[in-house]
Amino acid sequence: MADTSPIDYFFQRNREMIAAGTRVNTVIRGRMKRYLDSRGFLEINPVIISPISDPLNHPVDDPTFSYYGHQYRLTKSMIFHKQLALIHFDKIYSFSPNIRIEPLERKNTGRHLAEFTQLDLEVKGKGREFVMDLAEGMINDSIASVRASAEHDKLNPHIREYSRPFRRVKYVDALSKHGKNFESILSSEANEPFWVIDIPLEEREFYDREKDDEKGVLMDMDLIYPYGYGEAISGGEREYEYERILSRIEKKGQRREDFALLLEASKRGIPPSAGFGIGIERFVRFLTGSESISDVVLFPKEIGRFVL
Ligand code: ASN
Repeated sequence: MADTSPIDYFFQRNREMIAAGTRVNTVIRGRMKRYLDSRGFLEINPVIISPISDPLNHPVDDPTFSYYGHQYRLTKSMIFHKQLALIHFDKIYSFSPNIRIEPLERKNTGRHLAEFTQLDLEVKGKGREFVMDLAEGMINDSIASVRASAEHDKLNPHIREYSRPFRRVKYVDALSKHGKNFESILSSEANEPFWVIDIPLEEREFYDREKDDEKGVLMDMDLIYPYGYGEAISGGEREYEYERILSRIEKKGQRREDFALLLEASKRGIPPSAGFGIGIERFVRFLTGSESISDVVLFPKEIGRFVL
């Protein structure tokens, strides 16, 4: 990509869209906080750097740096810190900045930024149903609040509160019916959000829990937006026992040394849990009906672009 000066780029941006995006962002963050606080959740501070982070299921650059002699990385998601936080608390969330230096192929998807915020939450002792229900309620509540706000005229006119429970599609069924590209096909056809559930083990990171009665299939889910906006949420129940985590790391061909601290913690006891993360900027893009996620973000870290 030709390098426009980051300053030229910044001054040329569409002020109206950025203003609308920023205001909608503020409304939904406030509302999601209220929604969770009133249900007994505790907001924890985001973790920005740590010796462990989410390995993700697709390759991203993962720069490390020396921090007082130890190797640290930037947070790609707070998954492990969410699980560890439950040693002290029952229900937690964080507005968590994530850095994912994505491959250049993702630069024109309209839904990837190298820096974004996810509202990442985790609940001790609960399963997938609990967090799916929570997510549906939170999404509808945010939509209601933004429609009632001063920003209502900036919204995609098709947006509304959706009837619950949202539709569920099993991963294998979607794949056999529509092929590998099922997510974008189904998202484009839909006029309501829907869940993709029971994702196969090889398609996800090692930390989502494998079903006891169906080997190779996970107790996890993605929420997909309608009108072609694609993935909104990913989450699931978690592996928390030492032997199971180790075997999943090995199955993935990952190095156990990279997760030594997680493994050590799991020997001491990590509680069972379920949770999910929702990308805030993607939610704003969906609500405002914007073509690209970067249109509604003040300082978008666009994939491959030299920016402020
Ligand atoms: N936040 C996601 C989850 O809770 C993980 C991710 O962002 N990769 O499952």
